[in-house]
This record gives sequence, structure tokens and C-alpha cells, in this order.
Amino acid sequence: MYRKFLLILLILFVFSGCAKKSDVIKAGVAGPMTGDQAKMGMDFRNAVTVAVEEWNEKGGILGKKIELIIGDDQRDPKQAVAVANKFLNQDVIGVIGHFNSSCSIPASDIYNRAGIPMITPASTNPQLTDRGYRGVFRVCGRDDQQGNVAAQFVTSKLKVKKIAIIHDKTTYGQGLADEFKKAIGSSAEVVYYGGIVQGDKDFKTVLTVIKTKQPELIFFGGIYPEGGLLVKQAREIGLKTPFMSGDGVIDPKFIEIAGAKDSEGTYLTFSPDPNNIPTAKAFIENYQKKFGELGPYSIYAYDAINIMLKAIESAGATDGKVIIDKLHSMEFSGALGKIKFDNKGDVTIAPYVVWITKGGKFVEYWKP
Ligand code: ABU
Repeated sequence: MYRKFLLILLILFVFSGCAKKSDVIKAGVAGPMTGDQAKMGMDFRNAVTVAVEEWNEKGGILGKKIELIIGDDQRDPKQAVAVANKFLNQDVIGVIGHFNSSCSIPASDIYNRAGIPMITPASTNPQLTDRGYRGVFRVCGRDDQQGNVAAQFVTSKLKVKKIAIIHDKTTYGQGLADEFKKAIGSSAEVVYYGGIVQGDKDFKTVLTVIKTKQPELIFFGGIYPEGGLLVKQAREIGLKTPFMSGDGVIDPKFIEIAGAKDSEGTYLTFSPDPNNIPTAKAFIENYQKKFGELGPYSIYAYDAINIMLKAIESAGATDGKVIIDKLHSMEFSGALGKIKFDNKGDVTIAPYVVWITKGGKFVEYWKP
């Protein structure tokens, strides 16, 4: 009697498990959902939610509803690996994320081993796609491209001859600083090169050293929390040198931290303004209705999930290898326009431009 009961329980368990697995299509979205970079993770989450709601309103995909599984990596590489393993255990079939290159790279080892495709909206470090993982993609550009445009601007437009370079010692921050330095070559003298620690709040010691070197430009490889403090504290010690950074700094939080007055005239590299892209209009309106102002990478997250879902739809299956083949072979029409991946999983077109902060806002300023 007891054995019969156990057998019934086992049968119920197996069947309920199978039913559960096949009920929905699970997509993972990963990034820093908490902590000092939470704005970036929430931008991903909001944008992906807009897309998933649109798909589900039309009936979902392959006859099933799409369920979003959120992974908070707290911008910590170890947490990113934990999130990746959690996604595997939850039968996620594709991942949008992560934000930080230092998280995307170790997490992609896990996705690659499991044969799960990942598309990052924002991780720009070249190593991510240079390691030959077939299932790893990004819809943003790369730091060798971005560093090159920053160097062209500094040498041909600003014509500065003495540069201080600071980075946050992360894969992205130091990587971008190095790409910029490489692209500058012998066109200008690097009078200072050094790292700060992400999460620190007081950079006046390093800024005081930089002041003695009398640079004509400070270049920062890092993210907005430290970028904002660097600008604010530089001005506090009377260091008025023009400040330039990369895409990790383009968020209103940077202006909020540095202050509208001190952030005025700072430069950064990023892709062109989506408000000038006709195909982006519908998404921008939908997003704003639900979540307010777009974050810099919201539209990239939106295109990334749509690309993943279109590849699944076209594959007619949830098998990772088939989806990855589709991601490599298809051309996608997204909010950002046409997107096609090259053999590495990078986008074939990644136009970087220079933005300037004016009147408390970021505006497009220069293109190569
Ligand atoms: N690309 C901006 C910051 C994200 C990252 O690549 O680490």
C-alpha cells in the first residue's frame, strides 16, 4: 500500500515537472539590479518587460507565453556566475545580459558550456566576443572602436597634447582606457596613467597628483558613480581640465552626482541619439508610458530580447544550437534599425560619436 502511494506520488511529480517545463518559454535578463549601478540593470529589465508584454499580447512564442527570469549580478563577477548557474537550473533558453563586461565574460563561460545563447545589450570589452564562443552576441559596439573614436576627437578636434588617464581597474574601465591610450599613440603625451577602486568615494588624492602634471584633458575609463565623483572633486580642488569618458558614464545619474554646473562641457563617447532614429519612435513612446525616461541601454536591451525571440520563432524550436545558428544567419529589424551579427557575434555596424553635457543634459556633439 505504502509503495503504491509512493509510486503515485512519483508519477505525479514527474508529470507535473514535465508540464511545468513546457508551459512557458523562459528568458533570462541579467545585470546589476541592486547596488550603485542598479539603474543600468533596471533599464534592461524595464525594456525587456516592454518587449515581452508585446509578444505575450500577440500570443507569445511557439504557442507559449514568455516568462522573464531576472538575475541580479550586483556588478560582481562571482554573482554573475551564480546568476548564470541559476538560469541553467531554471531552464532559461536564452539570456539578455549582463551589463558589465567583467560579469558578461565569466557568465558567458557557463552559457557557452550549456549551449545557451546570450546577447548583451551593453558589454563592450573586446574579449567577450574575441574568445570564439559561438553563442555569445552583443548589440552594442566594442571598446576598440569606441577608444579609437575618442582618440580621434581628442587629437583632431581638441588637439590636446598632454593627457591624464584614469580607470576603475575593471575589465571595461581599464580596457577602454588602454584602447584609448593605444589609439592616441604618439599624438599626445600621457602624463598620468593609473587606477582607482570602484565603490570608493574620495578621489582627491589622485586628482591632486594629476593637477601637478597639468594635463589638458582627463580621460576616464569607468562607470557613472565614480565618473560623477571624479568631476565633482576635480572641480572642488580647482582642477578645471576638460573631462572625457566612455559609454559607462552616459546616464543622468552622472550629472546628478557631478552636479549640472560641474558636469557642463564634459565629453563622452556613445552611439548616436535614438531620438533621431525613426524606427525607435514606437518603442520610446511605449517605454516612456510605462517607465519614464529611457536609460542609455534601454533600447539595446529591447532590441536584444526581440532578436532572441525572433531567432527562436524562426528556429521553431528551443534548442540552443538551432537558435544560435539563426542568430548568426538572420538580419534583424530592430528599434535601432537593421542589425546583423558577424562571425564573432559583434554587430556589423557600430557607429560611435562624441556627446557633450550641456545645461544638465547629454547632447550629440561630434562625429568622426
Ligand atoms: N560598456 C559600458 C559598461 C558596461 C561594460 O562594458 O562593462
